[in-house]
Amino acid sequence: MFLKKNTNKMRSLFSVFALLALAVTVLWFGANNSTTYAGGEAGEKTSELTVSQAAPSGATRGTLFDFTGEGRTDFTTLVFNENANITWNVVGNPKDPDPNEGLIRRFDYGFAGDLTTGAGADSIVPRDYVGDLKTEVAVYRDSDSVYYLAQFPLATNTGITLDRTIPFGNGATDNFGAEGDYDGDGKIDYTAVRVQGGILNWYILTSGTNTFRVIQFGTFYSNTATPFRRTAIFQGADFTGDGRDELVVVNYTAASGTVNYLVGDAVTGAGVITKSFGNFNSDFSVTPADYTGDGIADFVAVRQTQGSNQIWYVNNSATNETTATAFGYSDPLFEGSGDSPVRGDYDGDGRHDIAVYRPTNRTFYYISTANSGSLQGQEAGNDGETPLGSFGLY
Ligand SMILES: [Ca+2]
Ligand SMILES: [Ca+2]
Ligand SMILES: [Ca+2]
Ligand SMILES: [Ca+2]
Repeated sequence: MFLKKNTNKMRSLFSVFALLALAVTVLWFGANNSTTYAGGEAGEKTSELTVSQAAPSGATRGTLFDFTGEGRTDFTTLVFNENANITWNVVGNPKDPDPNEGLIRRFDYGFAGDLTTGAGADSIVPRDYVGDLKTEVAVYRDSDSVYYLAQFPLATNTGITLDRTIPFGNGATDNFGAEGDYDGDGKIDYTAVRVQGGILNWYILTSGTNTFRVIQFGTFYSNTATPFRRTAIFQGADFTGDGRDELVVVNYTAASGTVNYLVGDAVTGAGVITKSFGNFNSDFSVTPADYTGDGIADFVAVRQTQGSNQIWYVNNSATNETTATAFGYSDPLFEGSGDSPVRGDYDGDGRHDIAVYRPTNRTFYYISTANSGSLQGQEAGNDGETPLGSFGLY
């Protein structure tokens, strides 16, 4: 049963939340070649830190997957064209749209690669790297070891133009999709994660100071480990409420289904939280975010049961209380037969919402935390497209 998550259908997700492949240690190269951390040996203690310990006060953070900058997650779907482009379809999510005046943009950006093997596939990494409270359209290309960023074509529908390229990390060995605002300045920091000696090494380009550091945090279990174990890395999430994201690693053990979250300080590498939550065999693990509204990230597991609704288990990490909410059709075999949980704050109140994308009618549904839990929906995309909000599930 557990292998069902390892289907071609899910392959595109792997490149994003960066299920870790076996890695080979090679010399580091990146945006800061003068670093003394180049090619740091496994197990080497890296204590020299240049990042400021204090988060800039009042830094505001953009909303996840909000390309239009209105503070709400947009309704975005992707098409992976075999050995060709990735097509993005963004339906804007404004506060008070006039009827039939919704913004829709459709453009090609990034390479889908081989849909069976994943060869040549870009990682999908859209975030707000420049701090303008709008998500940039962004991919990481392994063959070039480069982040490619573009500004969303808000004003016109004439396509998309490359805005900047950021050489960072090593596409041959590093894993992407673990970006976060690790210094709390409101800008996402470029992040590459490399396995060295069974340890995860986080290479982070701190946006506030444009300096580079490496943090060791988390153990790595090979995809081929016996008995079956796996490691996934998620985007950063703020579990301490200081405006700086923590590092998030998840280890899975198939026999029991145990899901162990490891949350670490992104400056010191010290452990912050260790938590078992959810079950690999029946649940989607969702990248942690604040679902309760206290500004502190929460753990989320979405249980899939044959013939029943999905159950959204949200663990308030501040109080350790867990709520259960039935929402969406289950996909018990993890093959895309039901609704897909999607991440984001769709009503713009600062809390992530319980939300799914229903492929059968191409509609996003969410429970509005801003409007007394009312059910809201928005159609977006064409048949067979993949919701961007499903990236970052495992
Ligand atoms: Ca930052
Ligand atoms: Ca924090
Ligand atoms: Ca919370
Ligand atoms: Ca919300």
